[in-house]
Amino acid sequence: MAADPSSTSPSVPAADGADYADTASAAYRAALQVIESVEPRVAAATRKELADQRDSLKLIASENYASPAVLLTMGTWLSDKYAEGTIGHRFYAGCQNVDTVESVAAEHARELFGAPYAYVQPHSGIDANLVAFWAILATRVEAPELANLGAKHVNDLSEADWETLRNKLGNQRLLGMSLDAGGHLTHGFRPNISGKMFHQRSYGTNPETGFLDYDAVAAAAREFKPLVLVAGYSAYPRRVNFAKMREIADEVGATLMVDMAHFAGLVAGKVFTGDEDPVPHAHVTTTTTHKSLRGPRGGMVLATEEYAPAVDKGCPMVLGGPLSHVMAAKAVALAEARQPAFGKYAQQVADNAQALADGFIKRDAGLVTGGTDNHIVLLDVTSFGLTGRQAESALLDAGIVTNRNSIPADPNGAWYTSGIRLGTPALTSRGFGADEFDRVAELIVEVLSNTQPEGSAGSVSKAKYKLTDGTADRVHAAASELLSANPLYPGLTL
Ligand code: DSN
Repeated sequence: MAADPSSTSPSVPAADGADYADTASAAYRAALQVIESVEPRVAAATRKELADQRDSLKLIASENYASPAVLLTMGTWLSDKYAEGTIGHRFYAGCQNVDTVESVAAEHARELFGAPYAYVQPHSGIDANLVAFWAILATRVEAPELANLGAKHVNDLSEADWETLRNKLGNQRLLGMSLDAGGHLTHGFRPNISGKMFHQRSYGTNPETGFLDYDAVAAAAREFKPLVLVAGYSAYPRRVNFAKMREIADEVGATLMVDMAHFAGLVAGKVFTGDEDPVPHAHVTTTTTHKSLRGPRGGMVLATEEYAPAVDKGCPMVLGGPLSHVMAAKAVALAEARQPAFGKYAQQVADNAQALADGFIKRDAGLVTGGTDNHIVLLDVTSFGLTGRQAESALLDAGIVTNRNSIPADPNGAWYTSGIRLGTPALTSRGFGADEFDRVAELIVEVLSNTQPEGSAGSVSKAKYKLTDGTADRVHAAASELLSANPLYPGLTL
């Protein structure tokens, strides 16, 4: 059954739908006219992006559709202000209005997540994690070592003392979830600076069930003794028990950092509560604001009182000047997420993931862990004889936007992969319900069953593929029907 769009769509609030859509339409028409007068190609690409997003089944688990209120907030002169520093303590004059928007965003974040402290300046999830890593090093390593060396500040150190401190700072251990089990690059992997600044070790999932194995995490923590235990994921289709992760961290004296970028919307919407809510259990929690939380692109760090002073030094320690227009949009998005309708949206996201998984299971498609209980479904496309890359491309031909993803012990490696990661936040924002997601599963199975790898025995391509004639057009037409019944930004005309 389709979700009630008035309770889930970010586009037009139920109370004043038509007026709101008319006002937003007028604002965008005017903005595009102004852009067009300077660089028509940008105006054209912006118009085309809306058309493309309206006409595709967006299943990228990390994407969503922000409300016009959030989007419009980003297009203002708040962008023009430099405001390095923190609220009330800036390196530039004239930051009173930036102070206001940053304070409002931080207040909403603290209230929404029940966090003692919120830092809303990070420009992205990677930046938020970098702020968190630095805050943990500063709190756990730098501050005690400065005291050992009889100094209050690094500026008080001799060159020899500084060398001692640098060796201690740069010689720390981090334990995070492995990439092929669903961890993220920023959790200590080489393509990200976290893999260069920490000695990293990974925990994986149980090879039989695909579920996180807490005993194995505890054993790895006891042996490796990390300074930082990272929990959180970008491609794991199950919930995590953060109370257990905190017990493991406490036992080995590690700081628990949770990266909730993917599921922050489910935490905000109170779908994840108790042991599944990371905020009361983690010392430091990081997130992005644009995924299931449905805000502007950006990041955020939540922290206990102990870590707050070091987190607060994020800019200029590791961040450039805050994007004031984006902090303003974070404030608007967080205000939206505090409305009861957001809770209904978040629950629908989880229910829809369940419907999508059930749709695959009844059509005999393989799923990592055999299902989902969050917003992600990880489809194992080896059951179709395909690589993730072939499946991703064939689905795109049919208007279905997904991304290929490794599965545990992936036989095709991290480039070609054997999985397709699917997420429900975006289409739920359009009003899709369980019936629509069952139909989405049917369409995906139809495409993949009609896709063959190119080549012959002994030299089968991992990239090239062939779709049975007519499949892409037939599925795209069916997808368009679903999409027109659940329009993106209904009433918004350019
Ligand atoms: N790019 C995000 C994702 O797709 O999960 C995380 O970096």
